Amino acid sequence: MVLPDNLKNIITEYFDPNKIVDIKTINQGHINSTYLVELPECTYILQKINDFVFNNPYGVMHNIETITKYIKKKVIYLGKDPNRSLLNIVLSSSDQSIVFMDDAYWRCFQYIKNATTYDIVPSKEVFEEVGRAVGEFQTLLCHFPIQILDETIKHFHDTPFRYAHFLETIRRNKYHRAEECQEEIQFFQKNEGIYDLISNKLKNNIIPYRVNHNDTKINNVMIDNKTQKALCLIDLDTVMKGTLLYDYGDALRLGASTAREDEVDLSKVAIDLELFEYFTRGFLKEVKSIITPNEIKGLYEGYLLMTIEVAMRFLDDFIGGDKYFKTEYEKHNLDRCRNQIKLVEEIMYHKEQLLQIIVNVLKELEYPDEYCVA
Ligand code: GN1
Ligand code: MG
Repeated sequence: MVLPDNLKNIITEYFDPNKIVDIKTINQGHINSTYLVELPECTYILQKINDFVFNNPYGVMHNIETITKYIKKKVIYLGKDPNRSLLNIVLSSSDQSIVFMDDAYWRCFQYIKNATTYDIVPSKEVFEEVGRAVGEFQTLLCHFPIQILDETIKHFHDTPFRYAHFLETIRRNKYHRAEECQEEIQFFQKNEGIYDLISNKLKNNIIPYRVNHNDTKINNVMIDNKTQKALCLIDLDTVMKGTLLYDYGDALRLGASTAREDEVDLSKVAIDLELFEYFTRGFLKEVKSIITPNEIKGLYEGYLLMTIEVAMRFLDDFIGGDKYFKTEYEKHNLDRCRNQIKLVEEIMYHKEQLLQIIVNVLKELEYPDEYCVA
């Protein structure tokens, strides 16, 4: 086949160009550029790392290499297929996990066949599986030496830091966009009292730092087409230290929502309480041996803060000129923000119900009594 111009050079770093059968662009994910490269026997994922977002691509790959090596040993020990139970890095012909070519950073992974990543939850059973996979990621890595991971995006889920950045973007208002989103800005100002709920607990050692995925949205979980079981988490760029409250909350954010992240008809944006329950069950089943009572008390806060934080990040990016998230039209980030604000309102409105569901699941899973207070 004729190779697209932008891939001509990088392809030869990995494969014999004459053997390539097909190349497709994958349009999932707001950050990197992803291509599916088909060879007669195997298929690969070739990715250009967004180095505006990840200004230390070597650190990103260092984290991915070390944690996948660690997970691989564990899944083999557990008798699972390492080709399907984790993301496997493909080294370049000169044995590198990252290649700098034509002014860009590239890396390659094995493609997991007969598996799907969903943008919208297809069934409650699958979402329970997603919860299980997010929890499993935590348990697999619970003894990993956290200090050897690079902090590849500083303050990634540090919500007070994100808020300070947001206020600065509004103050600059470089593109004169703040005028049209006064209502949204006020929403974030009105809620400023909650942003340090989790960061304070981390600071005061009330909850522990753990190895975190940090971007557990539903389309970052691979589901086996045949069994409908979750295989593994992908998109490991943001693996860094954090709290499991982030991974729990971020997965629920989109997964338990009744609408896509950029749905503009806000009457469609709500929480599916049943999906919330199924995910919580899958997650809590898996982390039962590691989660602490204080972490359980923070689960709701994880859901709330991950949602309000990303809402704020979308607006920050809109006002700051759409430099971070990929957008498809001019006000895409503003629409995403409005959608996520609606979700935050729903999360606040349903607080007691959500807490009750968590308690019910804890009891059903026979957690000790002192754990059953969310
Ligand atoms: C980005 O890369 P992707 O699309 O899985 C973002 C997440 C946001 C998410 C919002 C590195 O995730 O933090 O929650 O968009 N990733 C990064 O959909 O910023
Ligand atoms: Mg992704």
